[in-house]
Amino acid sequence: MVHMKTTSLIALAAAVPLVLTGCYSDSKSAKEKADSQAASAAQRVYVAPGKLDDYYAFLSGGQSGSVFVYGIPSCRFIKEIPIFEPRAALGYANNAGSESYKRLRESGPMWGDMHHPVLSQADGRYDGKNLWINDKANGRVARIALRTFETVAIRHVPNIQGAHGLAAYLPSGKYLFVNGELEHDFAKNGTDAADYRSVIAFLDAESLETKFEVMIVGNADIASSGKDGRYVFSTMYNTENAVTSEGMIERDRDAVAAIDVPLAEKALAEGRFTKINGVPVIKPEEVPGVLTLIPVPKNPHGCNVTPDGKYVLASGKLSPTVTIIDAHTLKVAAEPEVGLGPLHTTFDGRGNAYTSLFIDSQIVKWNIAKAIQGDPTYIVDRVDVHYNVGHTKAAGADTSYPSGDWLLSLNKLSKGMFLPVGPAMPDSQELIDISGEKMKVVAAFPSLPEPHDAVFISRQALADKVAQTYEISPTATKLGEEKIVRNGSQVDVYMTCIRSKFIPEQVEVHEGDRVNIHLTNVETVRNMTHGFALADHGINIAVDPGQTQVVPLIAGKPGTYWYYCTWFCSALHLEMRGRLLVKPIGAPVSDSIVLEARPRAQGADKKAAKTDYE
Ligand code: RUQ
Ligand code: CUA
Ligand code: CA
Repeated sequence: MVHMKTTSLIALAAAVPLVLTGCYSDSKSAKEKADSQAASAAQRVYVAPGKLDDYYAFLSGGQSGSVFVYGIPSCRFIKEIPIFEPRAALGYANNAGSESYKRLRESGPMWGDMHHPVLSQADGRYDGKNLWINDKANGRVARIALRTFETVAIRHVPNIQGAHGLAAYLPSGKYLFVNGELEHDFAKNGTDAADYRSVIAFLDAESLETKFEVMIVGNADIASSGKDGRYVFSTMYNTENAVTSEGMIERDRDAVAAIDVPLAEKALAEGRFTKINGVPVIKPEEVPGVLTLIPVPKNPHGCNVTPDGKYVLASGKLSPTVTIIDAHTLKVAAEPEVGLGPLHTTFDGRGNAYTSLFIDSQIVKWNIAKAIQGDPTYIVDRVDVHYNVGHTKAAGADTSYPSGDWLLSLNKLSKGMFLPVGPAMPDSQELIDISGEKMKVVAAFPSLPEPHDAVFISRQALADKVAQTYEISPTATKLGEEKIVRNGSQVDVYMTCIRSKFIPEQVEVHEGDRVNIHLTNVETVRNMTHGFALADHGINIAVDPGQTQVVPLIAGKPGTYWYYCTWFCSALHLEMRGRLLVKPIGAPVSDSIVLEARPRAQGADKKAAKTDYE
């Protein structure tokens, strides 16, 4: 007994400090745990200087008119690809004679509202060739060649207002299809709302020429393609064909539209269409089966086909559900509840879906098969994001082989996330590790407004595809072949540039001459860009290695105007400059290309020409 008592006393005595240290070590371990979590998150996204990211993420620039390229997982901003807006920093569309300016100007306004970047695919994988994007406001689509990361085509789509959802028709990829979100009377140019229609337009994926359109009553919102060449899908939130927001939420159910593409092509071949504004438009009442409307709850938004091509998922937006539709039978398979404000859904390739919840400010991970089987444990995980997520996209989620490692949450509001910069804050993206059962938010990064959507492509997929330099055009001016060609008041200057010289360094013209500077950058190494800015003539362009740019200008008042290189290219960058010498009309002008290092005054002796600096 005594023995036992002693033991319990000892135990009690030992327990007291234990309880105290217990408290202390609990708080210490909580802090340690947080620190180690932060450290492991930081490690996940750390890419050492000189090392490359695993993915390129292309973020739609929204109102900014550009696509932003970020490295993932580091979240480093790497490049801006200007598309619908001039960008002087990159010499894009800021000079009236440039190809980029003409292409943009001819297609519509010099700004855009971009939403959905789409990557080209072959055999169910990204092939690293093209990136497309829509301009919702001006009914346009653009193509960027990933070889050069440059906009190579912009086309206006006839009969469309609010060119919104955009996707490639799979598996062939021969079309790109774009959804008309805003209904209007394009057949009669009228204003009677009863005649309002929208179209889903099918464009040639390379030229972006509109091949045909399918007319719909109501609108077409987000787009996604089946994987077997039969149907393409679109969510419709205004099946009411209403013109007020109250009217657009009248019905309890709207629809997912399924278009049978081979049937549409058949109708086209048989002439069953009406030409409207030069485009064959197929009316579903004349081609039964070309359009099927699948009822889904009120005002759906996201439309996403699963990687295996079996289902198309419509995210409920006003309904807390995602509707799972069989992509072949077009029957609804299940309608699981996922949370408030489901907008878009993406995939990890392991049978899980990730849906953005705008109202809950969460990403919810759920299992598709379990939801279809009615297994109540289909919700796997939820994670908070900051705040009000719109799109979410996992790496490779649009292909047949998602990578299942990273997911981006593209959030609308970033209050409190970054240094305050006035009433308007940057937009915010969060990077989430989805490689495990539980999601982990590991990084947040700001951007200009407003990335709606993003796509990732792996570094390997582009590794041997990105050009080192532009291919020199056969008509480009070669080093030593520079010349000035005059034809009355038209002057064409064939100029080269290379570190650290423009040749010629002097061009003589007359006041009012129409001058074209054809400038070729004859550098043969990557990254050796030169600029060409001309004082008082509104000219500033960039010429990348191997590229030729044409700069048209009207020579101003008589005088000396320097042109100079705007890209810091060498130790002699500041010396890389030349003169446009504008002479009065009728004065003699020289076509000489090679100049003396220092022209001396006629008849002056060496002594007289000396300066204080010699
Ligand atoms: S839309 S979230 Cu084009 Cu979803 Cu923006
Ligand atoms: Cu060329 Cu600076
Ligand atoms: Ca509706």
